[in-house]
Amino acid sequence: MPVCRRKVTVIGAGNVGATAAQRIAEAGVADVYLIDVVEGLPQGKALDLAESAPLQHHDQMIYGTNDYADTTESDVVVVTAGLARQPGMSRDDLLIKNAAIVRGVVSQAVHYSPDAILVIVTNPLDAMVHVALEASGFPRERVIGMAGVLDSGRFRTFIAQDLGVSSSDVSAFVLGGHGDTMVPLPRLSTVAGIPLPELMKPERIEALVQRTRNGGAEIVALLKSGSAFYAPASSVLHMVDSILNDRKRVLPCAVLLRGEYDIDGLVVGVPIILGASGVERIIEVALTSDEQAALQASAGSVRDLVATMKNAAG
Ligand code: TXD
Repeated sequence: MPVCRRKVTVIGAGNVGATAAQRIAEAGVADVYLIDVVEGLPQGKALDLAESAPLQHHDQMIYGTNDYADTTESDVVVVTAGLARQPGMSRDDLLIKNAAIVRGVVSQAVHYSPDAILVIVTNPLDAMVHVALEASGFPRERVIGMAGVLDSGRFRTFIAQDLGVSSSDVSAFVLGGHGDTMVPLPRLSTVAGIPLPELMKPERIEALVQRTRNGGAEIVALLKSGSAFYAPASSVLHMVDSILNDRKRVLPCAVLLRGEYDIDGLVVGVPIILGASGVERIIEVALTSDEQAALQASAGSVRDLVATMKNAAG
């Protein structure tokens, strides 16, 4: 069988990008190209990661670069490039600035990797998937946002800690946008197949749902500067691994809906089958009216962000 080394480009060599590069290489999933606007940063981190390969017992290559030509023919491109919100900067300012960054990096990356699958990480996540769809011109199957995997990972952790069970046995179902408007569905979350509501009182479940919604902010408050990156990087690895190994994992991801869940033309987090061609299927489940209303509200907030970007672009 011909040997084929897979290639992943990670744009943005900050906390999430560099840690995702580390996870992907150490899992033996692909060679990694780390790229950033800052000169030396991706080269330095890539060299440090490459030097750990013999000690970590893997033989993936990790390169750092500032030149998109080096990323040619990547199988997957992960976009983590962006600015963090600075004092005095409104959410809308950040939205416009990160939209410009994501537009720029995606246009350059897809020029060299026209067949790649894009995994978008930069916040505000759902809006940045819209930007990446537009900038790449790719079909919706190949532009996928990472948020639900992280949010459901957080929910699973809190459920497992609360019940004193292994998080491997917890399966959590999360729909909707990233953050405040996330729609966790305890009804469809289970512990070894047992529905969560049979194991936990409604008030307790609600407390864990709130903690999950607030999961990013809880870590920002503790760290004081910067935001979560270990679990986000693990979430990126899960998605990249499912794509490159055609695992067909069922994962909650942010994708463009065209009528599914009664939402048309907006990027929202829903369960998908993720395989070698990207989104292989969007799984639709019947929702209660309350759940559907929460999902519509979540989609409404994405619609507002998209409108803000359109207005800013004139
Ligand atoms: O669930 C999720 N989707 C998220 C999203 C979970 C965690 C983090 N989330 C978002 O990812 C976060 O709000 C940010 O928008 C991104 C990246 O987070 P990270 O913590 O890695 O931010 P850093 O450490 O500031 O890194 C950003 C890097 C930094 O090295 C910049 O120099 C680089 O992005 N950057 C660029 N690289 C290439 N090209 C351009 N134009 C560029 N601009 C900035």
